Amino acid sequence: MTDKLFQPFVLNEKITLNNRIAMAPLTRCMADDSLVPTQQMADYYARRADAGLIISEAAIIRPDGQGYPNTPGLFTQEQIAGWRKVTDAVHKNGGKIFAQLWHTGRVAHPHFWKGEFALGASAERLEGTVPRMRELSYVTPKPATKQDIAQLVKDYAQAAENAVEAGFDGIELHGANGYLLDQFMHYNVNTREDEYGGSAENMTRFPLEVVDAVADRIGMERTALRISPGAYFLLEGDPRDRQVFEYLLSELQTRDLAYLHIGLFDDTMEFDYLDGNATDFVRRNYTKTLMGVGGYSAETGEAAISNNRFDLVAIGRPFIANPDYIERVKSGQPVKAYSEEMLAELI
Ligand code: FNR
Ligand code: 8K6
Repeated sequence: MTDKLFQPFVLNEKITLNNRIAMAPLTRCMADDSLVPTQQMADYYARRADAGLIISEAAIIRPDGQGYPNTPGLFTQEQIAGWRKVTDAVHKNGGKIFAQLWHTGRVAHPHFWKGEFALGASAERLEGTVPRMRELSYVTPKPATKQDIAQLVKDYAQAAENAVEAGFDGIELHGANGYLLDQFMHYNVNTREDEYGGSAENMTRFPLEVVDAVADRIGMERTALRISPGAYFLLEGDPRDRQVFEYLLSELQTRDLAYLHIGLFDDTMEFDYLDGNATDFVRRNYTKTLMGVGGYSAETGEAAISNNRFDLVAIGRPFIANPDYIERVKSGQPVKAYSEEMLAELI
């Protein structure tokens, strides 16, 4: 395997990665019933510490952000202590780890926190049921009031501070894949008529408020963001979304995020309203550090980096199947194929 991938990569003055391969954030639903990361999770992440950067599975910022069983949290002291075991184990093995901060918005289910409603951008219900829990149909969300939004911004900043207290090197805001922040940025599910809806500037207001509040708390150099300009999961695209993301990217261009990450399962997907794939759309509108993802191998990731499509590559499913992924690709050994049954266990 080639040199470029395995050279250190400087994110900024504070953070240098050992190589350009990141482990993508991968929800595993293995936290305990208080949403505390376990020793098994610490061992699982520690085995992968030779990735240039580990991005943790998404961690919810507060109880009403939960949309799936046993996803870890970052809002109690017990959860912070659980994550401390994870970050210590990764650091001991020479790695770096960011926490992905998550609120699922309308994809949350009140069943999980014994609440009455889920919050969303607008009262647009998601069809269907919670995975693995067919009895739980999604509910029509309560549109977040301005007061709710102000509280959410504070809660994201607090979760970021908790992440630093837990020993994370930084955080990645989950602004992708149809969850809360993304719900504000797509016309399909944001039908608001106040200053958080109806125009590119308004629809990006809440996500940018969150970026800035988190950066104020822990530093822009420790703050990253994941976005999905092309809608492909849990909501639908609208041609007008393009302007929203052009505006978002112009705003992000004026900030110095640690990196920007694209939320995708398959980077060959084309979106009419982006004139092609999401990665090239972002690259045309944003010149700072970009992480690509979606169906890559080390070889194809390296080629994309050489072609300047992005700077870092995130690898997801192959990391579930291969704890020793980095060693395998470095030494040219075959990589085990991923299959869904592997989700049952943390190897
Ligand atoms: C994911 N993905 C994901 N994305 C994210 O932003 N937060 C998350 O918690 C998860 N969880 C998750 C769980 C599982 C089981 C899968 C398969 C995927 C998406 C993931 O980060 C990545 O974008 C995709 O898996 C595509 O990359 P690969 O797998 O083709 O390398
Ligand atoms: C209990 C399951 C928890 C899963 C949570 C988070 C997201 C995981 C995604 C799993 C794979 C779904 C693939 C959907 C891709 C759509 C592409 C069109």
